[in-house]
Amino acid sequence: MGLRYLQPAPGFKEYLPKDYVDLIDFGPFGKSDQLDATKLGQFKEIVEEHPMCAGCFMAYFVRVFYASLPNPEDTIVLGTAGCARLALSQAAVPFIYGNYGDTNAVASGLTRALKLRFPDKTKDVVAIAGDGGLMDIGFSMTMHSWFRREKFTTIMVDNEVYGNTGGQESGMSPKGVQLKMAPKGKKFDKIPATELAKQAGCVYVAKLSPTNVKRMAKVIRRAVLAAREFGPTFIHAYTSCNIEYSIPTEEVLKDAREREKKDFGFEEYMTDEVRQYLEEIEKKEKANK
Ligand SMILES: Cc1ncc(C[n+]2csc(CCOP(=O)(O)OP(=O)(O)O)c2C)c(N)n1
Ligand code: SF4
Repeated sequence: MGLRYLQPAPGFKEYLPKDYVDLIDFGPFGKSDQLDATKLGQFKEIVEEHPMCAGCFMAYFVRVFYASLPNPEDTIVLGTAGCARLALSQAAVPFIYGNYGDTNAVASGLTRALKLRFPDKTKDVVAIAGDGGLMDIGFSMTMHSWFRREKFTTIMVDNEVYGNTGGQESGMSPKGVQLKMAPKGKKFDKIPATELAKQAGCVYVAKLSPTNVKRMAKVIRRAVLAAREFGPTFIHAYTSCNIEYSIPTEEVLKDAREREKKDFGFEEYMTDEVRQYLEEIEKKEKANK
């Protein structure tokens, strides 16, 4: 995409659907420095309608994700089978559906192709998929994109289950948990995804539970900015599944806080050069506000 591509030709605006015009006038394209995730509800969002379950925290995470992008007008999102793509594919940012397990291979090719096609422009690529898509069936694609130091961001929306297919255990389900299609209880620990990411060469790695919108926004932005310049970045986000874990909608936030105390305490790792780079950018942004 690009800002010029989004802008209606002169005289054409009055014939466009209101939703599109509102997105241009009141959305975050070209204004992501002013309209961020902490202002959700006060601007036209990139994703507004989706068929995910009511109260699903993964759907909330997807909203925050789009509202936190540093360059939404020049971003392409990669997804795959799984719950998140139900919302990702409804957004006003280009979305590519990789075969289940292939997201990070497709994202690698796309990132390289964009660099060749648009050498003077900033284009961001973000792969978002579930725990099954990235740490089980897509494990080798995920790991090899990191070993190859591909410059894009990977976000794992970890609901600790295969939600979209009715409740099978994943490598990220906690030990002992019983699920609809794993009634005997899981025998193994969660895969240490953030540790693997660090060992495999990710230059920025964060783990979080979605309890603090300001922090989520900062982490997403940092991961995208660092991937542009230095190499692969990874966010491991807890995004609960109300349905498979029987969490009543009104207790979703309470659950996120409880999981934060156990397996999802906030972690942030970055290389020294990434830290220096981000500190400089953030200092300039602060001075401009
Ligand atoms: C190659 C392939 N294998 C299996 C499937 C079936 N499938 C669709 S979604 C899914 C599980 C999704 O679980 P996860 O990736 O954890 O995402 P969630 O739905 O929990 O968000 C599976 C196995 C598929 N679509 N393609
Ligand atoms: S099945 Fe679970 S993760 Fe999927 S949309 Fe519903 S609540 Fe969300």
